[in-house]
Amino acid sequence: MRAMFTTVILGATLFGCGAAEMSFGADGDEPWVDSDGDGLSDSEEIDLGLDPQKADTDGDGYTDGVEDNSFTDASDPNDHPYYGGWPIDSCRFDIEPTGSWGEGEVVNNITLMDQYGENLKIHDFCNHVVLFEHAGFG
Ligand SMILES: [Ca+2]
Ligand SMILES: [Ca+2]
Ligand SMILES: [Ca+2]
Repeated sequence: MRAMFTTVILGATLFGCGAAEMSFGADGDEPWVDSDGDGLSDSEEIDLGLDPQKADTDGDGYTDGVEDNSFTDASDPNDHPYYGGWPIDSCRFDIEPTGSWGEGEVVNNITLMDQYGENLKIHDFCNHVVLFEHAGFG
């Protein structure tokens, strides 16, 4: 009976040490707070120059969290995910066009209209295969 009592005391002591470490934060991180519920923490929004009290800082209809995941600028209402759902890649800003259409060349950031009537910028689709289809009427 005496051995069992000792075991219970040790267990309680170990649990107490663990709880104290968690409440003080082992690495000094601040608690994660998302005041506007857009998926980005208040501190992330401040770092990005966004309003942590406004889910859609630029008012383009897409929340700051959606824009961050879509590699669009959450502070620019003219830059937002495409209505057609076309994927935009983060490498869109790293492209250096060569100005030519030849094989192995990188074209300028041309704009084309999709079937939804939205203008798409070709550099937004870096790392993706793009199939052009066009028709002419004479
Ligand atoms: Ca937020
Ligand atoms: Ca937005
Ligand atoms: Ca935007």
